[in-house]
Amino acid sequence: MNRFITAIAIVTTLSIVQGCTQLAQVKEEPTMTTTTHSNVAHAEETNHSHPATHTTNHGEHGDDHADTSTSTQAKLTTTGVITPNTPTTFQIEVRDQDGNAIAQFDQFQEQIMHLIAVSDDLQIFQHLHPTYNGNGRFEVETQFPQSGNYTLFSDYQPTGQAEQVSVLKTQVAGNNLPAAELNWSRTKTFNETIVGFAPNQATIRAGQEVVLRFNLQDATSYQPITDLQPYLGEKGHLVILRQSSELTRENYIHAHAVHNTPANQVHFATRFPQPGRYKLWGQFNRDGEIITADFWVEVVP
Ligand SMILES: [Cu+2]
Repeated sequence: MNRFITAIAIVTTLSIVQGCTQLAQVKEEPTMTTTTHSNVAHAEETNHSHPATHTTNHGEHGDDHADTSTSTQAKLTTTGVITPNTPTTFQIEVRDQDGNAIAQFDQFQEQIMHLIAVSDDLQIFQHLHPTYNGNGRFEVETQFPQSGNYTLFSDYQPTGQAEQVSVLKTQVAGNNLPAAELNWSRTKTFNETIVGFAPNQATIRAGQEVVLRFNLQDATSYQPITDLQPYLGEKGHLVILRQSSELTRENYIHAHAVHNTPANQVHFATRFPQPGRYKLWGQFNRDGEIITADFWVEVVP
């Protein structure tokens, strides 16, 4: 039972806007546009394995690593067949384009790697922080509650380089489940917290700046919560994925919280690159308890 399965290497090349402050302010939207679109282009390009052809356009003379674009590759390895509700160890190995291990990483948002794991139907979401074992090797243990295909977005920053996102695939054995019905409601309760979700526009159009507002109330008192704490250095985190038969890097958005909002509200400024259905997971820290609040939005052309 020691055979290795599910080893998929995907080259990524992109530069994500590094500072939360850059994404956090609506007025800086030109930055966001550029970033989003260049990410898409790079993801497509690298998926066709021409990793070396497009690394020179960004910031090669600059000292600002946020603008530097480089390629890395990540490989995911697991041992044995993964079954539902069974703890499994995932190993992720990060290498450079020549296949050499990348050893040095910088922390960002308080971690050395952020790993977002979702089922391809977007019903399951996990935000994990793998342990770094040195020499480019990361490890994390998790379990998934249902069978199906899963996609893992591995977010890390080699020292002196731009933030990278590698897309990894895995599979949990078992029978296919019927498609879950999508829940479009705008107010949901997560344990002790009622979360209201309100975009600042009734109709969200692809390519347009939008502010996604989360309003948090205590489920017992119905009062605005007063115990919101920073989570990974920010007021909240928002991961967005576009529903797609094959999840890719271009379906993935990580938005940063806007500063200076009311104590019980977390706002995110972002932009949806394409029309479609998107799922959002807002994550907030209520005095040590992390709330993950998920909503669907439809984005029109
Ligand atoms: Cu994280």
